[in-house]
Amino acid sequence: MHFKMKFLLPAALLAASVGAASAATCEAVVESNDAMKYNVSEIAIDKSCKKFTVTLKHVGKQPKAAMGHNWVLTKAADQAGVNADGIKAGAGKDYLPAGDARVIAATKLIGGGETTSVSFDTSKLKSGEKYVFFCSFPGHSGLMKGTIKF
Ligand SMILES: [Cu+2]
Repeated sequence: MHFKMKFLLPAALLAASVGAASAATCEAVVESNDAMKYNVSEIAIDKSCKKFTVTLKHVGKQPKAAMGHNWVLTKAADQAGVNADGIKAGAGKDYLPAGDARVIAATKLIGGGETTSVSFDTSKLKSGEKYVFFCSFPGHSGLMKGTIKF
């Protein structure tokens, strides 16, 4: 029994890791912090993913009102407009215009120590179009911005 277990366990672990590596990862974890930064500048979305999930973590300590972060996905061409309208919408709306069709996906705004996530249909993305993600908190998108590879 002991003999058998010794050889079975590593084989099972190997099979599990090979399986995970070959399937597309349809999710990404993005960290944000008190230095007004995301820890990634590009997110690759595999075309085999029907849905994609982004989990946003705020690893800082500052409250939402001072250093709030969200994760907003738009076409590159829409980013400036959504950002400007989001600032007009104000803190009560998480700095996003309500029901805006230009917003493909967005998390809620979070403060230090919080985590949130959003899932969206990748059918909303078109090949050849340029997409970006950014934080819509006033003044943040200059540093908190990245591109989507699709
Ligand atoms: Cu932010």
